Amino acid sequence: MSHYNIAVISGDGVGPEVINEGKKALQALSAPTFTFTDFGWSSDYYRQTGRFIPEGGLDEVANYDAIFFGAVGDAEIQDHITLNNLILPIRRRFDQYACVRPGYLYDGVQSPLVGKSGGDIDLVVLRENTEGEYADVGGRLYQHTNQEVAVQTAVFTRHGTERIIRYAFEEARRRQKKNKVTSITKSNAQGYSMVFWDEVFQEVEKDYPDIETESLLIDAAAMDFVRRPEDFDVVVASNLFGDILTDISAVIIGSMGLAPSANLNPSRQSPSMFEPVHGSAFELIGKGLVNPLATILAAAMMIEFLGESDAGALIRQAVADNIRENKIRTPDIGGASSTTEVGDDIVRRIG
Ligand code: GGG
Repeated sequence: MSHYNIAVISGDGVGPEVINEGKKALQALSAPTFTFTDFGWSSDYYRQTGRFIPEGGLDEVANYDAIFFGAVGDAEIQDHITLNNLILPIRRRFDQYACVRPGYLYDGVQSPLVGKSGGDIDLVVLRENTEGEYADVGGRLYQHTNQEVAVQTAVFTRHGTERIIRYAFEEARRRQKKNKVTSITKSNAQGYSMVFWDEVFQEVEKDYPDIETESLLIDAAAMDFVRRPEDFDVVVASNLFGDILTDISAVIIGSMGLAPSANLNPSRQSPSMFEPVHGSAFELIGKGLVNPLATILAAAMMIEFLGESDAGALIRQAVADNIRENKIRTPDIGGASSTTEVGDDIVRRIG
C-alpha cells in the first residue's frame, strides 16, 4: 500500500480549521496512508520569531511528497508582507509554475447566475504561478515626499510563458471536454509583455491542431465568465489575471468555499502544493462557519497528482453526494451546519 509524507502548513485565519477537515477526509481512506507533519509557519510564527519560514525550512519541506496549505493573511500584518514571505517563496522555490484552479458547478448548489444548473459550468483556469506581475521586481524612491515614485515590473520570460501555455494545451487534451484553450491578455494596452504572450500562444497552438483556441482581453473575459461561463474549458492567464479570474469562477460556482487550487511542479522534481483558493477569512476564525469543501477538494487534487486516482474519485464522490443531498452544509451555500459537521459527513461517506 502506498504511503505519503505530507508537509502541512495550516497558516493563518481559518487555515487550521479547513486543513483539519482535509486531513480527516484523507485519513478516512483505507488506502493510501499518510504521515502529516505540521509546520507552524504563519503570521503568529512571524510575530514570535520575525520570520514566516525558518532558516533551512524550505530545504526540509523539499523532502516531502506534497504540501497541504491552508491560508495566509492576517488582520494586523499588511498582505504584501504575508504573501511575499510565506506563500510566494514556496511557489517559486519549488517551481510550482502551474496553478490549476477548477471551477465546477455542483448539482445542488445555487449559482448566482440565472438558469445554471449542475455541470453547466466546468472550466479550469491555468494561472502562471512564478513570474509575471508577481515577480518581486521594483522599488520606491523619495518615500513620503511629493516626489514619491513607485515602480513595479512584470516579468515574462519565454521559458515561463511557453511552459504554462503548453501545460494548458496538455490539460485540454487530458480533460477531453471541449478541447478548447482560451488565452487571456491585455495586449491592446500592454504592448510588450502581453503582445509577447499572444505571440507565444500562437506559436504553441500550432503543435495542438486538435484543440480549438480563443484569445480574450482580460476585461472581456471577466464579462464572459459571467455572461457565458459554459463556453469555457481550459483558460490560461498570467499570475495576476489568473488570480482575479479565479475569484470570479469561484463565485459563479456558488461559493469561494467550493474552489480548490493546486500549485504544480509538473516535473515532480520538487513537491507541489495544494490549497483552497480562499484566503484566511479572519472574520470567520473559530466560528465554525467556514466551508471546508474547497480544502477537501484540494486534498483530492493532491492525491490524484500523487497517482491515487481511485482514492481521489472517492473523495470527489463524497463531496458531490454531500452537496446534492443538501442536508449538511455551511452557511455560504445556504446551510446551517458547521465546518466540522460537514467534514464529519464527508468522512462518513468515504468510510
Ligand atoms: N489559500 C490561499 C490563500 O491563502 N490565498 C491568499 C491570497 O491572498 N493569495 C493571493 C494569491 O494567491 O495570489
